[in-house]
Amino acid sequence: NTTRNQLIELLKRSNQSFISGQELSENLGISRTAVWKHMKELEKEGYQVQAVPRKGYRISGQPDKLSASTVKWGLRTRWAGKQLFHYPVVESTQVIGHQLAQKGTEEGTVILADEQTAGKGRMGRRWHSAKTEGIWMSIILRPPILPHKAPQITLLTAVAIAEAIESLTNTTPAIKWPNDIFFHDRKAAGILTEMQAEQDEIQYIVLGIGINVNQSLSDLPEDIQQTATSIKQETGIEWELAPLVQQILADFETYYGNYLLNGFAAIKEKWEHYGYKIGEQVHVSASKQEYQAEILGIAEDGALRVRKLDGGDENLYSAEIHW
Ligand code: BTX
Repeated sequence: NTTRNQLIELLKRSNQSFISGQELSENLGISRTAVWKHMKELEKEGYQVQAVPRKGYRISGQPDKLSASTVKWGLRTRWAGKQLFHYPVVESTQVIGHQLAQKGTEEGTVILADEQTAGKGRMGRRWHSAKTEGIWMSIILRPPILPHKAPQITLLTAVAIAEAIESLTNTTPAIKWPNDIFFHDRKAAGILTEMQAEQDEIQYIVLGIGINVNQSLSDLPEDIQQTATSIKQETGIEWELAPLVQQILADFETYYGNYLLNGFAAIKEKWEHYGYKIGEQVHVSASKQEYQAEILGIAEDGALRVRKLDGGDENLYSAEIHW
């Protein structure tokens, strides 16, 4: 809804002061009655609208729930999330992402849901996506890179999420290779990168991000209560979802842009800054052998670099690591 987006943009810009119905109507190219109707709609969404005769309109409070409007309000990005779809309940935001991407939807389009009934993890696993307790989001990307470099997008996304969470909540997460966000040995977020590609060209990527925000332990299914956590469990307080989404999109846009311009080196360094168990020993089960190794960091292609106790270095792609 472009008129609504423009209206929010105008109200946001005038922020503390009133903006007249006349000015809004001229800027948006709609009648003053239509402006008034939009204001009523915003009120229904939970915004507090002040309407004062001869002064105009002002927004004095916004709802703390997720909607296209609350995410747009205060979004500081150039392209990420400029087009945004929000649903109360979907099977999976990934499914909608694929449908939109196949229709040619622009890069940076975001799909958000309050709840997913069939949230997807990697390799056919499930992602538990309870109602309004977390961020369930997909972003459509069209990176001009070779398909085999796509894992780098996953790694840079993990960095953006870690940094956004850290800057807003003051708690420092770890990135567990390849793409989990951890707090104290428990998973708080996951990333699912699904790609449609030809030999030497990516048509699109649907980048899925799932973050547990306000769940208590008892809100999580029993089978993950020992392994999962949420930002609320780490910080002891509830978090508004919209500012977190905004921060993640802003950090993501910065890292993605930087990566396309300057390559992976800066991302690698940041990733290792947050890397889980770097410098520590783990047990590795590779296809032909089992061994103890120290985690060194990541390689350009996204592999996990380890050093065996007998001195040899290995790049791991799919080995099982007993963290
Ligand atoms: P993954 O395969 O690394 O993790 C899935 C595993 O994590 C599950 O098998 C289960 O053990 C555990 N798990 C399931 N749900 C949760 C949860 N809420 N918190 C912690 N652990 C859990 C990670 O896959 C990728 C997840 C991406 C999810 C996003 S949400 C938006 C988008 N839409 C969609 O359907 N998937 C992505």
